[in-house]
Amino acid sequence: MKPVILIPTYKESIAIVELLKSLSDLHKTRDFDVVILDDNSPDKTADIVDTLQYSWVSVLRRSHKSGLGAAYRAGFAHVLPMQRYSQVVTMDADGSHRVQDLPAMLDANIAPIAITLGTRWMPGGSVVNWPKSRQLLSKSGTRYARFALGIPLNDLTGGFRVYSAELLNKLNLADMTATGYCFQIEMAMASELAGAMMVEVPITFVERINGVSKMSRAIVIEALWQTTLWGLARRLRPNADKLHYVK
Ligand SMILES: Nc1nc2c(ncn2[C@@H]2O[C@H](COP(=O)(O)OP(=O)(O)OP(=O)(O)O)[C@@H](O)[C@H]2O)c(=O)[nH]1
Ligand SMILES: [Mg+2]
Repeated sequence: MKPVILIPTYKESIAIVELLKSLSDLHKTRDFDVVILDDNSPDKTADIVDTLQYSWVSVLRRSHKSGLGAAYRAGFAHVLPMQRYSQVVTMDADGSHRVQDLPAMLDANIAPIAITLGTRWMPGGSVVNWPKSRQLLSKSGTRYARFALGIPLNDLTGGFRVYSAELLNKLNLADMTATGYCFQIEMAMASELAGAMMVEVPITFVERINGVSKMSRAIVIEALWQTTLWGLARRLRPNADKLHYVK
C-alpha cells in the first residue's frame, strides 16, 4: 500500500513537466504513484506527460473540460477500486503546491479515517506573490464557509490535501456535484461528517509562474451559493446531511 497523487490538469503543459521533475526527486526516497486527470487539454498536456515515460505516472484522459470537482471524482473512482493505495493526495499542477511540503502532510495522515489539509492561513503557513485581492478572497471564502458550516478549519478552499483511502471509501462521492472551489469545501464538510481526524499542516502557497488561472467569477458565485445552501441544510436537517454524504 502506498499513496497516490491525483493532479488535475487543463492546459498545464509547461507547469506539469516542472512539477513531475520535482516529484521525481521525492520519488527517490518515497514510493508513490501519480495519476494526471486531464480534460483533453488542447495544448497536449496528456501527450507531453506520456512522453516523459515515468513508470509511476499515468494519465486519466477525459473527453472535455468539466471542472475540478468532476475531474477529482473521476480520479477517486479510478484509483479506489484498485485497492492498492493507502492515501490519496490532491495537488494542483501549476506549482502553487510545493513538493517539499508533501512529506509532512503524508506523515500527519496517520489515523485510518483522516484528512490532512495543507493550510495557508495558520502560523507557519504563507502565500508568495499573491496579490492582496486574491489573499482577501481566499481568506474571506474560508471565513464564510467556517461560519456557514461550523467547521473549525483555517483553509477550507485550499486544494492540497491528503485523504486516507478508508475515508474516501466511506463517502458517497458519486452523489457530490460541486465543480470549482466549493468541491474543496464539500469534501471538508463530508470528511467531518464521516468523523475523520482532521489535521492542518502549514504550507507555503506560491502563485503560478506558467500557464493561466482557470479561476472565474462563476466559480466564486458557485462557492458562495452552495456554501449558503449547505449551511442552511446543516441547520435544518443535520441527519439528512450526514446520510447524504456518508455510507
Ligand atoms: N482536469 C481539469 N483540471 C482543472 C480544471 N480547472 C482547473 N483545473 C486544474 O486544477 C488546478 C487548479 O486550477 P487553477 O487554474 O490553478 O486555479 P487556482 O489554483 O484555484 O487559481 P490560481 O490561484 O489563479 O492559479 C490546476 O492544476 C488546473 O490545471 C478542469 O476543468 N479540469
Ligand atoms: Mg492555481
